[in-house]
Amino acid sequence: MKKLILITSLAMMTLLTGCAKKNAHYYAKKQGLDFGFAVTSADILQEPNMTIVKENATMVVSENNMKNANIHPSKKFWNWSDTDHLIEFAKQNDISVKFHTLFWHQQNAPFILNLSTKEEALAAMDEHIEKIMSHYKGQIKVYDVVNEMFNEDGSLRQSLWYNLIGPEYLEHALIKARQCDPDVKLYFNEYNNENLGYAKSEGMYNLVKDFKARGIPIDGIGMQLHLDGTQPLNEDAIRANIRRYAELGLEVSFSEVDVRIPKDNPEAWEQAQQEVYCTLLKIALEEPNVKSFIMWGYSDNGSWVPGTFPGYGNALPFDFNRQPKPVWNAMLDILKNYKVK
Ligand code: 9MR
Repeated sequence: MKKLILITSLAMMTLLTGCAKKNAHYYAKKQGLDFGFAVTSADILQEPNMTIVKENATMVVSENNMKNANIHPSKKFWNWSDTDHLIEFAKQNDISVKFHTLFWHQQNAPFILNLSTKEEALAAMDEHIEKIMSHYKGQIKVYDVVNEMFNEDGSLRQSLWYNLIGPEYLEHALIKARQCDPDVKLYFNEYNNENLGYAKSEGMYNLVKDFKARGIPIDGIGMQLHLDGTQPLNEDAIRANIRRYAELGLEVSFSEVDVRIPKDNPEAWEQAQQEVYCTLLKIALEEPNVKSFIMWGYSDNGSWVPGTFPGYGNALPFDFNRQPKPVWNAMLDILKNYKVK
């Protein structure tokens, strides 16, 4: 009997300490910053992934499942199940969802690649927006309406949408999206657009400034921030860029953060990497129009980085075995203790 009481009270204590456990989810909510990761289907189905996401994210995005080729792989077939599962998981765990992405030049279904006229392209765009936004009405907080629409020199990328429709495909998508759901935030998302003065940053700023002046509905822009940890962050240039979006009344998302370092000698770069992560997090907490801080995954196990940047890796705050690194503890400490003036 005594043994039973002891076991029961131990179980109760574990339950209570478990409940009282304070983690990034708890502190990010307190700070009012949407914080989280890009996740895969496995992350919401298997441990320890699920627990890491539940305990630490207040916002998730799907790394691949919401992209055209996956959610609408053929003209007549919509593959809702992966995204439905993610949204259900998010709901159960008090996590909001960012949709990535309605339109992009990559990961398009064959029937999209075969579109050949402007009319067909506009009809395909409209159908994509209508179907997705009605299916997920009330369940998505932010949409990446268009992803990566610029070249490095700040000119518009010749994507299939641009080639068939012309530059007006961008405003067409926003207007249609706003008609379909007035309650979500509509973003454009891009990489290498964080530093004031860089051609691509200027391209993005000038585009959305013109949209605001003409009443085209846009609520924010994403700065992906796939960064090289061996390069120092230009904090002033990033803050100045964020502030001019604030002046336009636009939000900013740090939307795909990862900080890669050389794989052959990571120890030599870990401090520099931590500096980059922590500075970015402080900027996100301090600049009122930065609404989210999302990392492109959480563990080095599964990161896209080594496959794309040979010799680089270790870009995320949990190691290959999904154990938190010192950089994660430093970020947690900021989320916990950092007081925004
Ligand atoms: O991480 C994604 C990877 O698994 C896919 O193979 C790849 C397809 O091109 O897309 C990656 O995610 C990208 C994101 O959608 C847009 N910004 C750059 C990301 C890394 O390539």
